[in-house]
Amino acid sequence: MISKTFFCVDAHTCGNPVRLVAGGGPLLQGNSMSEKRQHFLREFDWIRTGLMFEPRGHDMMSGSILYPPHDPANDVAVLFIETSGCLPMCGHGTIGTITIAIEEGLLTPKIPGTVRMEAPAGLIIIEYQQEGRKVKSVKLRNVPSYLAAENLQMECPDLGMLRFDVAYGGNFYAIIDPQENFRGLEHHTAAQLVAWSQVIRKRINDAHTFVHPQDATINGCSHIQWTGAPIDPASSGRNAVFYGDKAIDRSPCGTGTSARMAQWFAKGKLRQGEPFIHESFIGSKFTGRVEAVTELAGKPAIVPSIEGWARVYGYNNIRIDEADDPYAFGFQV
Ligand code: PYC
Repeated sequence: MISKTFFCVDAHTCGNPVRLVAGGGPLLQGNSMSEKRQHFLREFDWIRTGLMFEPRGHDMMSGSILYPPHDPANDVAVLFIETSGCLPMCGHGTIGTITIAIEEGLLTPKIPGTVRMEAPAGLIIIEYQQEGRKVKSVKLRNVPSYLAAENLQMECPDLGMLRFDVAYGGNFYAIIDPQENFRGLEHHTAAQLVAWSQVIRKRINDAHTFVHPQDATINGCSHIQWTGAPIDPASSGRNAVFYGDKAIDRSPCGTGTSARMAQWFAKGKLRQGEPFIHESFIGSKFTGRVEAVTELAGKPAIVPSIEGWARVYGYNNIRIDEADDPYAFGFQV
């Protein structure tokens, strides 16, 4: 019978939750975070469901667990946990995790202001700005991101046939831009976007295969990114990113923004170094940039950066006690 208490620090990144498990995380086997992610999914997934699903979490909940780095040149390694599973990479999760870890003294980087973080998807180089105890902003240099497919089509309930591109930014995103049958996310409710996303994500994955060229454990189109007109005319764009089963990201989504910048760059709509100000469904903002142009397994790719902020708001001792609670491991409705 499992009975365990986890010490968590709760924060949000531009409105989207980050629950960092600071005490109670399991020891994992593997020589990289990608291998450790597989071990966690095989043996410890109850920790994720218990901490992310209702009644201890909710549809949007996401979090992370810190590990020592595998390469001594790096500062930390991170496992991302959320309602849909363990993401290879999470941008809002990184901004929240680094803010918590620095403010709470869970991490002392070798070079103050810089963190070299191992994620399952690869090495992330982070710069953060601090004022006193507070971390004011976090900028992460993400994994190489690329446009994987263009101009695919899928039938969507209510809307009809939709065109979309698929891009990788640490996860694979179907990006649905305004078009004849979809006027933009601002014309729809979150509930409508969620209902359509559930259907079309399944249809897309039934019809197509997306696999990372260097790590086959990263596969499948996990997120749907609806785009539309920004609220602030000075912003470059706005998105609503669907993840898990019922979530619309409250932040502009770091890996989603990376994927969208890869799409824009490939189509000549964004230049290297130019700021890409991305608004979320609730209007919060990340600033992205194409830092470098590179290639991934012979395909053109970009190295994107994402900058945003997070706020720590609580400390949470969370008990998962199988003997005492029929919902110890969470539930989804
Ligand atoms: O910020 O990369 C992100 C993210 C992925 C899912 C939710 N947020």
